[in-house]
Amino acid sequence: NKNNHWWQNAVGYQIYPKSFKDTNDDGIGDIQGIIQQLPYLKELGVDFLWINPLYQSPNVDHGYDISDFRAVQEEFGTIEDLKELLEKAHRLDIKILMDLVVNHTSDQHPWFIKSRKSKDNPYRNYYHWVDATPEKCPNDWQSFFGGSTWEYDEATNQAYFHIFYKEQPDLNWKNEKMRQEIYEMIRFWLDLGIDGFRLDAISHIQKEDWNFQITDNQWAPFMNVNGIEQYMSELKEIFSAYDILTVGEASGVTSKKARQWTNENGYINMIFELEHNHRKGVAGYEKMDILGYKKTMARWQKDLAHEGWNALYIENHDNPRMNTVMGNETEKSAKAIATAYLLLKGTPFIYQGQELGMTNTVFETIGEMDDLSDKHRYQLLVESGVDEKLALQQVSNWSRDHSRTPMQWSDAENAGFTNGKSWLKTNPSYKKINVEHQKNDEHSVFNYYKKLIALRKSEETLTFGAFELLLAHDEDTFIYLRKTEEKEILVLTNLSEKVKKITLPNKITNKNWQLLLSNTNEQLIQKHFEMNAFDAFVFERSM
Ligand code: TEU
Ligand code: CA
Repeated sequence: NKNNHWWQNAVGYQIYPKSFKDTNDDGIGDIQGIIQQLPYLKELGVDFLWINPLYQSPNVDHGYDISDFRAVQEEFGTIEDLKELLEKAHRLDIKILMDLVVNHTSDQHPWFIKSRKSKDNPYRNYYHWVDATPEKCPNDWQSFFGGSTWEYDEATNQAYFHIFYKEQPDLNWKNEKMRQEIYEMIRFWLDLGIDGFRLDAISHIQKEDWNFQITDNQWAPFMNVNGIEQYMSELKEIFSAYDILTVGEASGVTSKKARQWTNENGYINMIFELEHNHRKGVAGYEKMDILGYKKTMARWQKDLAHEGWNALYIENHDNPRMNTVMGNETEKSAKAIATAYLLLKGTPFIYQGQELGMTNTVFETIGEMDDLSDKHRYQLLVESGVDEKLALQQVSNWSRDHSRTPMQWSDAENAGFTNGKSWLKTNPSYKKINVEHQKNDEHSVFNYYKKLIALRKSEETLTFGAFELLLAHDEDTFIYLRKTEEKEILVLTNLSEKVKKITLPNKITNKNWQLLLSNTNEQLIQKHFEMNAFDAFVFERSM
């Protein structure tokens, strides 16, 4: 798949706009804040940004509940700000991807407001409505955020369907008229000059019949269900008229199926898999299971080796900070984690603050947390008799709130994120972990990321080279080769606190390697050697 698309050797950066940079002191990040920090992003070396939803929203799910697809959320700015961002980013050669949320809308979207009024209004079939009673739902499917997928509505004695919060009714993709309106909206944004989309929850737009029987997988009725092919083809048709990048959040699309989704004739260019977060440990203290993680990654690398393309990420706005759940909150572990995933084959994404090694925060009370599904889970735990402190520990351990605390720009109050009161508590770690310090420290995580990104972009082997996993069964290390006929690059990471005795195969040790990058002192490759806690090395050799 060496087709030389610009995105094959590009590096992306994800911005959660609410928490990135506030320029008008209301405690909420804004588009002007992104504009202000473009030079920072340029210095880091990224080629494109994916910005989480900027659209008008009641913010039950922070922009993922959209009430007007064509309007910018007031707190973030105006459409003029967005145009300014596009223009200024493009001048710096940085492309802009927006989020595209079309599995559902907000319940405050005019379509839904009309839809719920009566059974025979023209918007009724924009959503899924089924006969129900207050006691009896059409089936017992559960939503991702907890509770039934059905919400009973008195006005018409029916229930509507939602796989996320009840304030996020699912759109009915079987309705052609609805689809056409969505397609027009997509063209509106593409015509404005954006460079692509991250397609939210796209594998869920088709649902099984309501009487479908769930067997092993409770999400099966809305995971990449038959019939989705038509909708994806229609989307592809629209996308292909533009020179853009499309990345699908497509859980349930297996690594094998991802080939057809992302090959040269695929619906989209790449996929975020949602399979790699294997956790281990007791509830409330779970850590990443490295062996599970690397097996999943190796499988995706293998299955997309000749066809299709991977989107690589380790953090995003739905996950905790990896330097806490995978690393030991040191600069060294942040660098090891970066080395491990960023040199795989695919297009890497960096989530804001990850390039500083930001860590999970401590939520002292449930009131300090924001995420509604976490709060709901907390409630249930406490009601079932779990001690409040333990319940808080359990819900906060892997909460997505950790990734949403303000970006840490400096050691000034509120981490330099705002002069007002930030919408979500600032992580106290900002005194130590912040952009200002790290820019001036040549050994910082930030400067390591800079080198890693530059290396990734300068070595063709890292873009197109084949992937080969070494020491496949080791529980703590992630060691692999990237190789072309001319060159091999060896990536060695110890993702644990243990000292590891490594034995590499002879074919690896029989030739001299040159060190390209490391987060520790130089070391030569021998047949047997030791790796210290969170050591990371990148070597190369010509063939
Ligand atoms: O997340 C959706 C998401 O994670 C599911 O699609 C996933 O398939 C499921 O949890 C099974 O693993 C996206 C956004 O990233 C998230 O922030 C939103 O809350 C959500 O969609 C709803 O729009
Ligand atoms: Ca603001």
